[in-house]
Amino acid sequence: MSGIVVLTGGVGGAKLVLGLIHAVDPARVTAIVNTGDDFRHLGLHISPDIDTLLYTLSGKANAAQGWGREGESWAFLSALKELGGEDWFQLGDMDVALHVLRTAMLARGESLTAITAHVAGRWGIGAKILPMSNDSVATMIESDEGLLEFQRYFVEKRCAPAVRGVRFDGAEASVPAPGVVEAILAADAVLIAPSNPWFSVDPLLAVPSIHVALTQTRAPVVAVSPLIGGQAVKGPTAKLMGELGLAVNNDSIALHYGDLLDGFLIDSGDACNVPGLTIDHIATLMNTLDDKVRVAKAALTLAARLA
Ligand code: FO1
Repeated sequence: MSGIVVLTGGVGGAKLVLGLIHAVDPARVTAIVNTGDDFRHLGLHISPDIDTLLYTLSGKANAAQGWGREGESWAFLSALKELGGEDWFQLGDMDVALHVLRTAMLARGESLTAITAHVAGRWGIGAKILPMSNDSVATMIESDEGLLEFQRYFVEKRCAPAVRGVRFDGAEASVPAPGVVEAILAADAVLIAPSNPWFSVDPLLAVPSIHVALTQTRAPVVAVSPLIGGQAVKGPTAKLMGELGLAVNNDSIALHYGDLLDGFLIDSGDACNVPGLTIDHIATLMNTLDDKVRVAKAALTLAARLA
């Protein structure tokens, strides 16, 4: 069966994957998810991008918020605050259950791969959700306020510090999680979701054997731009690009992915003048499910043209 691989971070990527599983048989879809945002907090192992995929594909996500679950209660967090615990990272009661279970299973020697598959199975998710690696890869932000863990930058400081650089501690020694390289090499199409290239896709590309597999696969690699009209749909992409001295446009995104990219799906009103790329245009804003299905189908059509 022809496989579709999606390299994805959290919010933007989850929308594309949701569109895909409504466009094709979910069993054909493998999401390879960024774990660079993972961090230990209050003794719990938290995997934000994996959890956003799990919540989104099972219909449990708080779609408006972009993370966490719909219909959350907050008794844990308010009790924690009462006790003087850190409450800058909002943890809902049902969300905490997932972090507690994951931490307990890791302590028993289970892998992030197995834990993710366990939850996906319980929630009837047909697509495969694979961590990029079971090794620790930590996205660190070199900023004008010093070196920051990603969540401290992204949530606690609300992306206010100016970014000087992004690095992925542990990436050089990391190996891809089981199934990741096989899925990339067997794929008929590899899609790069409209996630932040520097924060959410680069950690995946920093896992050496993932980058090698992407250069080896016969599958065309097609990215969906995270920019619309020179603005990011959500999050700090445009601010980050400015701080990195890059023009906030699709050329910068395409040049960042370089030779890895065969096709680029950009918004109807936008342009991209990078040679050697096959460009397609569509309204890439994904609000409704129909939007997500339409963009997913357009990405697959572009990939099919390139195959
Ligand atoms: N993002 C926020 O902006 N504020 C939060 O309090 C917050 C809590 C949170 C809890 C669990 C989780 O899985 C994600 C959470 N996020 C929160 C989002 C998270 O920081 C981002 O989804 C990714 O790390 C960036 O893609």
